[in-house]
Amino acid sequence: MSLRYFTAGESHSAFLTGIIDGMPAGVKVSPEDFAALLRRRRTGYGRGARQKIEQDEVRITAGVREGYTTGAPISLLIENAESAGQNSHLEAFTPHTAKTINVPLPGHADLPGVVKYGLDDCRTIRERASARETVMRTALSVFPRRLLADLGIKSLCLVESLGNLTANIDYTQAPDVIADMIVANGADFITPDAAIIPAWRELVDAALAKNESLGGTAAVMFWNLPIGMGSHTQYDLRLDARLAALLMSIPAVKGVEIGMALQQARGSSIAADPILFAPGSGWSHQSNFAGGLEGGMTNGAPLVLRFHMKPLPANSKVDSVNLKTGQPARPEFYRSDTQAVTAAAVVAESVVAVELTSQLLAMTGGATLQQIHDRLTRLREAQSLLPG
Ligand code: EPS
Repeated sequence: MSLRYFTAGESHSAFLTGIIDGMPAGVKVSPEDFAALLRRRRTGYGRGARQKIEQDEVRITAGVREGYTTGAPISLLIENAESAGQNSHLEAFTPHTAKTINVPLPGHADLPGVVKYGLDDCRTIRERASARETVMRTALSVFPRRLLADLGIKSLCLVESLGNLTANIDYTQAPDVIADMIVANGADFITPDAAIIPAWRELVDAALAKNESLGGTAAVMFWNLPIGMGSHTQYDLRLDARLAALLMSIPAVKGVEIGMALQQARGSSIAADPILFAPGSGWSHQSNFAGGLEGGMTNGAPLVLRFHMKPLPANSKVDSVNLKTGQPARPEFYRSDTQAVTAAAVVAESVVAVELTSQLLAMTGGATLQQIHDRLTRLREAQSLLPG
């Protein structure tokens, strides 16, 4: 696709590094864009001690001039404040001083990682498998997010459930209304349902007291998208497949759902969304069970994606084996977040924003934001008419 990006860095190395290539010129970004987004990812209620240490300050080292993208590859650096200087656990050449981790944590990348890479210290695996990596993916998304916003494409993310407590969310409301309700309820839980917040707070407090963690479900919505992003013509062009893979790439996400997939699987054909046409305003749907995707393409309705995240495994008190002795052992206590569903929701919105931007650039072409804007306007006009 049109945008390519990579991240490098470990949870306790000196820096996270990211490169995004393919952004058009003329997209305006500000330091506050990065600060606000990364603050949202960091500040959910039940995030761990680490989040109080990190400030996630972004340094742009290439591709932006006087606040505007230049069209060249963009590179970012974020220092791991906890690991600045001498405290780094992973130095390139000096022998490391951090204690080795000999007992793989069940539910984490430790065991498959050490076996695959022939290691006897789980730390090497755990440091890169850490969800700290998602800070950089979120930071890189600032550029695509700004481009989408400049083109009138909006988004939100929200938490639907934490543990066994589910928020009351009316998806028949306009997405803008849901977005306003989320903002009004603050950053602790990212939800439009104010009534659930005290109960979620208690649930998190109780889990923290027992050193346990909570899983949950979160959703991402994007709206004002043109019709026809993605394609039915080849399996790997199907946008639903691409987006599902991206959501699954977020650590601890174990399930993905598009629209009302579960409900549709259990229901009958009436779950399909009736098609409407109005001259001038174009195509729409009477309902949105499909979550805005049909045949691997956007259909003009709001995109609704949902993911299910397992409880973080850190202190799950599950049996394991010592790598050195082969004897049964329990993993050592490992500092963790009590819940990271809020953080994962922001990450999910970020990775989807990058993919949608990439799709949009593939549809419109264009080296500058202005060209893309003009081409999208013409595309939208054409899509409001009957085809042919
Ligand atoms: C993580 C464990 C915790 C989280 C971390 C991801 O970190 P630590 O082990 O340093 O306490 O806070 O997430 C972040 C650092 C972050 O910025 O999201 C893990 O094991 O994946």
